[in-house]
Amino acid sequence: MALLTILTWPDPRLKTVAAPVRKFDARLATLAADMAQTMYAAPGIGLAATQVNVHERLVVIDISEQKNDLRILVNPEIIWKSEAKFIYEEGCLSVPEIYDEIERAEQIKVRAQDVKGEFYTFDAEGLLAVCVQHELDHLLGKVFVEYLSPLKQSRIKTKLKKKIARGDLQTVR
Ligand code: GNR
Ligand code: NI
Repeated sequence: MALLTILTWPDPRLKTVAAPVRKFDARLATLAADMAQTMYAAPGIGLAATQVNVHERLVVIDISEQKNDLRILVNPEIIWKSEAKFIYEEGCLSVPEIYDEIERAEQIKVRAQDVKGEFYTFDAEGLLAVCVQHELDHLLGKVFVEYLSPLKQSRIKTKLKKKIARGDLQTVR
């Protein structure tokens, strides 16, 4: 197992659109396990491959308190979204210590594959639905702060630059 390095916004590599996973091999299983370890260590409730500079449609999620409910989503697709919206104060491991309210669908249906390539579907609502939508945005090259106003985005960039200058943030190049 290995800890992976997480890219920090506005790193241009976070804008990459991920390609579908084609091979359900040992390399995929190892990458998923390393992403899970990285998510738990952070700690976070989700991690998209994009954030560790791997541009494939792979996400890990665990929103449980006890960190014992790992979900691995390969080639995930949202196949239905409710009209009803849900506002939640989001954070992101690629935008450390920044939190803001984002509106998303309250309920969704998701279709994905497991590491063996088997298809499965599940329903999500509330925090799980927020997390899935947040992670699928990463796979499309979108970070939650990009829903905020340009003024908020420039303030966030300034804050992150100051943290980096102070050596408060581990940075990636
Ligand atoms: O750890 C995380 N917490 C979180 C809180 C509210 C909404 C979304 C998230 S996902 C985030 C981990 C992360 O950055 N995933 O991409
Ligand atoms: Ni994120």
